Amino acid sequence: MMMTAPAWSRTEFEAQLRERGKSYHIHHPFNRMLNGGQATPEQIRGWVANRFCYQIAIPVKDAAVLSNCPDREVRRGWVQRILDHDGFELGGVRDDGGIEAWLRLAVAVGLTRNEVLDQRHVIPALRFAVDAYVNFARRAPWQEAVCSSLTELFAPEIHKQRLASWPEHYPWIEPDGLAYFRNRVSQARRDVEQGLQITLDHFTTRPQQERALEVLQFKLDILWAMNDAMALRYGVTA
Ligand code: AHQ
Repeated sequence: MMMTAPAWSRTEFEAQLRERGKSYHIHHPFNRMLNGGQATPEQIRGWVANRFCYQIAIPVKDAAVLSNCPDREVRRGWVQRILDHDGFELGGVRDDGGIEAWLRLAVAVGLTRNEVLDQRHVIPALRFAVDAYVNFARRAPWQEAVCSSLTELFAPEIHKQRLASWPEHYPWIEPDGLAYFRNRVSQARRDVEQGLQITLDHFTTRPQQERALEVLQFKLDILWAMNDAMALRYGVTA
């Protein structure tokens, strides 16, 4: 009989998840070029126009998670993610949302709203990576879709990196355009609080914990593949 290894403790399981940060796209040559100040305006515009395809997929992905999740308590927390991106008007409070902020980033880097909205610049391979994420969330058990969002464990760092380096390296970009990154630092932290607890609570046997790492690696590979596509299309100076 095949003996399975003992389950990791919650602390060790979380450490295993965080250890996967070594393959986060903050380390991709295209991102290093972007945040290191070596990107041309064309490479920055290409990145903003292509990442829009990912940004508008996020609320669709999150709605897929909600539609698969029977737990009202979880949904109450998760629904905030859709509001963060699509914006809302509730009881007199209005927020234009992250997708609108991304369009403002687009204008700040010299793109028109229309050429971003019509996705004329989106690279096929990048679209396929984004579609793989949405389709995964539709098909996988909702807890696996929650786990796949844990690339955000590493997101505050990449947003802070942009906020620190872009104004210095790219003074031609209107600073207001960076509002999206400012908002995401706290939103990502809040997302991770919920996503990590659900993941640590749900994946409790060692095979389940190994599966969680596989799911996280799948999503890390999606982000990496998106950068590969942009590096091929726009060039990358490492
Ligand atoms: O702007 C990002 C965002 O809204 C999300 C949602 C989350 C998810 O549900 O998978 N992941 C994510 C990410 C965003 N920005 C990326 C970046 O590099 O700007 C990072 C990305 C992530 O880490 O998954």
